[in-house]
Amino acid sequence: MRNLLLFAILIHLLVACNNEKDLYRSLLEEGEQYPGGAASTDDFSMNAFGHAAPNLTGGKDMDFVTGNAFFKRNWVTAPSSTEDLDGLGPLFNARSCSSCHEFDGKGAPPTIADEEPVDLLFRLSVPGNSEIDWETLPEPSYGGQFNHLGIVDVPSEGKVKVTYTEEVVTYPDGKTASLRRPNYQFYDLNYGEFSSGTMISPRLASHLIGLGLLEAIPEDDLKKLEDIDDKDQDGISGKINYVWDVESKRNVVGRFGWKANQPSVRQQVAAAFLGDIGITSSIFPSETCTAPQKDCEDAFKDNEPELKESILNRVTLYSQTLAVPMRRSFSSDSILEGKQLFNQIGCNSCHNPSFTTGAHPNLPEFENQKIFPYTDLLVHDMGEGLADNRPDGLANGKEWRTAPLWGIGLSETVNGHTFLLHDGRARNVEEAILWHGGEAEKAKNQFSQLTATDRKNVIDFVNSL
Ligand code: HEC
Ligand code: HEC
Ligand SMILES: [Ca+2]
Ligand SMILES: [Ca+2]
Ligand SMILES: [Ca+2]
Repeated sequence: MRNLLLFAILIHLLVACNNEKDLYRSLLEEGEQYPGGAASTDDFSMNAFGHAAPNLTGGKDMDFVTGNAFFKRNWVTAPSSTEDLDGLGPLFNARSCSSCHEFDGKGAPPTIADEEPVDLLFRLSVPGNSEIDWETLPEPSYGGQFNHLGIVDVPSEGKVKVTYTEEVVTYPDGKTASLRRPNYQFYDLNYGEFSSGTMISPRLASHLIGLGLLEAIPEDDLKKLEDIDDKDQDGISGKINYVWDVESKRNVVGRFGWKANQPSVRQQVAAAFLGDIGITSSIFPSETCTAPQKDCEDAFKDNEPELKESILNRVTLYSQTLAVPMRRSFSSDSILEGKQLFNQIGCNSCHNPSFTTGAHPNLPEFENQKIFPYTDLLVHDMGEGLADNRPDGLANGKEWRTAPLWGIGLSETVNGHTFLLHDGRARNVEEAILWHGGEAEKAKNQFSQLTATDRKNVIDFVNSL
């Protein structure tokens, strides 16, 4: 009798267990191990973010290689013997793209006291004088970006020191985590004090995988995800940040940058050449010198624009076609459990798991791909804690673009760190989640209420992306 009872319990347990397993299996989605569709790579080494999409056609793989070379090269002061590679500054933040996007991965904020931030840059603006409340202007003496370097005879704009205040967060189960809130101190300012009301937006260099695929997400799919007035009352109201496309001279969907403030990889790349390295291009033909920056204005001017169109095209192609690493783990029980919880607590309301790509202007091989970027490309109010209080296009001072989560589990391997969020304040996935507020407050709270094991499953799932 007792044996029979034991047997019955055993059977019951086995069935329950199997049901759970079935539940997990049903969470598997076709193709999810290839987040970039045919543009995925199976290299999980330090170079995981640095591969060309394997499906490039028509000589684009060769252009990728040249683009890569220009991405890594240091630009030099003009005039020089290497005319294609001069025009650095007069004011700038770095000499090459790869000094911030090392191995095409995320940058890091300073990690030792008194280190100057390089991969973390600062956008500046002052309130505009127009009726439109979100319109801003560049800071009159420093322009739209703080440049901590200058060429010989051109004083840099100054220095910035980053410090952190630790704040302890206690979970309902009594476990704790410590979050660090950043403080920025600008000093040795060479062009006077910032004008009153200056708004400062810290931005960490992003990882650059799969960007051409994000360009190919149909605008209509993004419109469907928008819910500006939160009509379905789930507390989430993402919106498209419409931004100015310089070449087509119209407002289009913003997709790139932490506030979705750039419409295309091409314009983002040209903006980086100008703002970060000081290289003018057909899209942004004027240097960024402001009225008080006389030495900047008087510095040697080469033929403008400085950037050859062919180089802009190749660096753009390179930035569009970096492959997305495959999932390292996607079907184990604990990862699937984490995935189930991720959806259950509403992380997927913003980190939209998948899309099927549509038309792309120059990359037909990126069309019609099922991709898993875990973003909706919309901007969301993330609360006071993350606010920079500096509007950017239609994104207000509390709104940020849902960060794509693909690849983030490989940051440690590629870049040797796990800093996250727009300013790198989070030291790992757990801290990044705990900073979520505003529209994501509810999801964050639900995460906090999970058991420690379930929280770990969610984190492990995110790191498996
Ligand atoms: C000084 C550091 C720095 C340098 C140098 C730099 N970047 Fe960036 N990059 C950033 C930051 C910071 C962001 C995020 C910008 C934002 O939010 O507006 C970014 C964003 C990008 C993005 C958009 C990524 C996304 O997911 O939205 C691309 C593409 C890019 N950079 C390419 C380049 C290229 C190409 C170069 C060289 C011409 C370059 N960057 C040079 C710091 C840098
Ligand atoms: C309301 C929309 C929203 C919800 C809900 C949401 N997120 Fe986010 N998430 C964002 C935005 C926006 C950012 C970028 C914020 C920033 O950098 O300041 C972000 C950033 C992140 C990052 C850091 C990514 C990076 O590259 O820096 C992680 C990790 C993350 N979210 C995980 C989660 C998890 C897990 C959940 C569920 C508990 C969740 N998110 C729920 C919008 C959301
Ligand atoms: Ca220049
Ligand atoms: Ca400047
Ligand atoms: Ca809603």
